[in-house]
Amino acid sequence: MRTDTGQIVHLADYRPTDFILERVDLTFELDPTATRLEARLIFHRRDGADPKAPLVLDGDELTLAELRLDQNELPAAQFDVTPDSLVIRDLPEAAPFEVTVITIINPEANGQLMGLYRTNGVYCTQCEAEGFRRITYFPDRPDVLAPYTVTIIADKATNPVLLSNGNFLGGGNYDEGRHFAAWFDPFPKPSYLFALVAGDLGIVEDTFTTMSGREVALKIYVEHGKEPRAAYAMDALKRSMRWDEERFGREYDLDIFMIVAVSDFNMGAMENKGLNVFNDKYVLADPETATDQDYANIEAIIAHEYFHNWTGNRITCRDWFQLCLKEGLTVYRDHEFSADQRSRAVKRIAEVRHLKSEQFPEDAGPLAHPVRPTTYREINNFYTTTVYEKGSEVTRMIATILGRDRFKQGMDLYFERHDGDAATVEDFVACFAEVSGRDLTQFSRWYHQAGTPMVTASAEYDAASRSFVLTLEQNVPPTPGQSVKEPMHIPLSFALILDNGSIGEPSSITGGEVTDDVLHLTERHQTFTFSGIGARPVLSLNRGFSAPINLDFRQTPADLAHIARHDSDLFARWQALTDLALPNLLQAARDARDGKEITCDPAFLAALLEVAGDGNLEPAFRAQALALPSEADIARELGGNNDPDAIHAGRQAILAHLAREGAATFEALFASMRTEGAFTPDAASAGRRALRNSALSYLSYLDGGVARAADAFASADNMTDMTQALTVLAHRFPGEAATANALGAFLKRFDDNPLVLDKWFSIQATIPGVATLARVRALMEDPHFVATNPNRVRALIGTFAFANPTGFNRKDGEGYRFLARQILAIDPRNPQLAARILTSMRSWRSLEPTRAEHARTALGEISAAASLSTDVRDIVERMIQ
Ligand code: 0A1
Ligand code: ZN
Repeated sequence: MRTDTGQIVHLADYRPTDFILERVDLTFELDPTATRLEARLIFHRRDGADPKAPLVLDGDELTLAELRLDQNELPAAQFDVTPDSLVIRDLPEAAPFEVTVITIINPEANGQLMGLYRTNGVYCTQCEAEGFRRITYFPDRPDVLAPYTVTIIADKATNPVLLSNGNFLGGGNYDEGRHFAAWFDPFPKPSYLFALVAGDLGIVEDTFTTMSGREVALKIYVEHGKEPRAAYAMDALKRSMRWDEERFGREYDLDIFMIVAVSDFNMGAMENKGLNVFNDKYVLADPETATDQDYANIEAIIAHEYFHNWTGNRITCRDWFQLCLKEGLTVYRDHEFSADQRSRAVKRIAEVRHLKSEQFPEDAGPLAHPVRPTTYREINNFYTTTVYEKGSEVTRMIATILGRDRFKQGMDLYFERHDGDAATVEDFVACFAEVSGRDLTQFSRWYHQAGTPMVTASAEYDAASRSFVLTLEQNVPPTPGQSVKEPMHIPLSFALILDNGSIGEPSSITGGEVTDDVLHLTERHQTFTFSGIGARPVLSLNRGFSAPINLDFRQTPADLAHIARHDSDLFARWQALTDLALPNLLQAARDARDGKEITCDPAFLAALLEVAGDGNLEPAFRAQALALPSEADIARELGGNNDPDAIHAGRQAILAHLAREGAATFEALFASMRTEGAFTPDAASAGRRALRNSALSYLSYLDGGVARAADAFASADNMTDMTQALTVLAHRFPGEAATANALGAFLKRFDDNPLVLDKWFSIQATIPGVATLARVRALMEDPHFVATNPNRVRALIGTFAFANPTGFNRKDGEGYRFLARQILAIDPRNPQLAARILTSMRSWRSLEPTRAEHARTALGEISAAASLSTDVRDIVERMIQ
């Protein structure tokens, strides 16, 4: 583990390198504990660079075996080496030179899963962001691009498959039962996109013919026996390739595209050029073992990594501060892809739910940072929902402000102008400014100012002047390091909904820029006047979540119900239902805290049940409406002094009200939404299952709930239904024999399938209440718990901390103490994993004082540890600052 050096990297310090890297030639001789790598790097000094400047190469826990310059051993006086850097002096002023670096690596001992490591007997690499420096000394930064030739030599019997980036050059037998393969990637790339995989893997093959008629070989590598479970991923890949051609005009460029699924991986997947490496959770699926959510995730992540080929690989980032340039844009592209494959409105609802539950708390807490930060201590900690999801929202706003055609022109210009570049956010924005003639300076604050803007709206209709007046005020809250904020350019999609449900067309709108159905809020205070409106309309604002803001608009329940009934934007209908639900849930939390009886507005119940039973609405949408705001959503709305037990109790009481009121509707849905015939993972079938399972969950509040859930579990013929029924049993009836039986049966049936076992752990980790901590502790002793497998650790410990508000936030602080110990135990082995799980405590300051004090003590315990990784040190210190 690299321990903290306290060094902070500043964007303002960015300088290009003194040397240009022309070519990289790597020869790996693979060995589980002593892999030998000979790296030949050809450099020349950059024009205008200091003729005396030394060559400085990065390393991380490296051992140098040999060093040569132009094939001659380098005298010791000419270089300085430590595990973290190699500095070579007295290099030629202008002529190219070749540096040969030989390092010995121990993949077996690499628990960090960064650099070259072994997982289930398979050699695998992860180099983003700074993993390549764990393989060899190298200018390990994204603005150093070169073509790579890679030769892999390995034992043939145990490693029949030898893969790297680019096109296959050739291979053959070597000595002593070894063989080799050589790969050449002609597209200059930064080191973070390097990949190597070797082992004994099964393969699924297909081909894709690109829009210009080239045939590309597609190969997905998985553990032997799991090949049939890669079929859906292959299908998603082909759909992604076609979509990128049709929507963005982007064609694949190599002769071969490969995906490898591995079971030990820190993140979701990695877009290495031509050789994506995936957490197998996002590749493997079949009806028996994968839920609808798993299928949707696979589709989205396969697309995401594939889309990086253009947004990330062909055009990469100049430095890591520009991470959102590839991530925000690529998330936007995968969101659009999924929206086109499925229901756009339902997809948008899911995106916004995720944004609000993950990114908004980050933006409101101690870890808040701009989409394009200006400093970091550990770049691994900036793979955040702010960079990814808010980054995507910022791209979406550019599309909203410019309109679809101009946005497309801007993207075309970006691809044309920057292909082969290591670019910046400014380069990206300039393309849109240029094609549209717009000044995007103010808009760019979205990249630079952290915090979720709060927009306060009030509206008044004046019958005499037939005008509707909307007053808006915006305020971006202070965030760490940024106390004063400037007004943002906020695009607000709107509709004026008339009494009969139709959309009103004002004769004019004054007070600011309006394009199509978008109001451009650019001032701190701004008043828009809509003229020629014959009767009081209901304003639907921020439709489609056109801007990632908090909106404080006190609309009456009647107005919200009107939007929920009539808006042509389904997202806005869902938003209105949420806005109707929230005051009920907030009041319920307060009443639960004060020991008062919990009531619920009948108008809200009626509006929700009307949607639930409306056969004209797609089932997936109805399921989204029935999934009320989560406990985390309620906590966020309450804003401070939060008591998770009261929030939980209040929400449960509202659910029970709804269940009683809607019993007939839920009975009918449970019966009618059954999917007949063989399982298919398509969006329509998934929507029916979602609605039926939602009904099952409500029915659990009524008499006979246990038996019904137990029946549903026993008769489930797919993983979605099975896990939903198991969740109802475990969460609603944790002490019942039926629950223990179902958990036992599930374990027995799937105990050879790690991805399904993860579900078994997660369902139990999220059982509400104080008793779950003991269960989590016991599960850590279960022989199925594998402490070295990130998926398993996330499934149990991560899920407990992130997704069990009452279990984790115990009033006695035991949950936080438990987490602190776990973080300290995980950190020496896998700092990235430890740091990420620790971010589950990011909202600790909004807890009521007793819990907050316990949380502070637990964080203090972590920060006082003698030795911490940079990853965990960075997070814990920002959290307690
Ligand atoms: N670029 C990848 C995410 C990723 C980042 C860091 C990693 O290191 C362990 C791995 C993957 C993506 O956006 O998919
Ligand atoms: Zn990405």
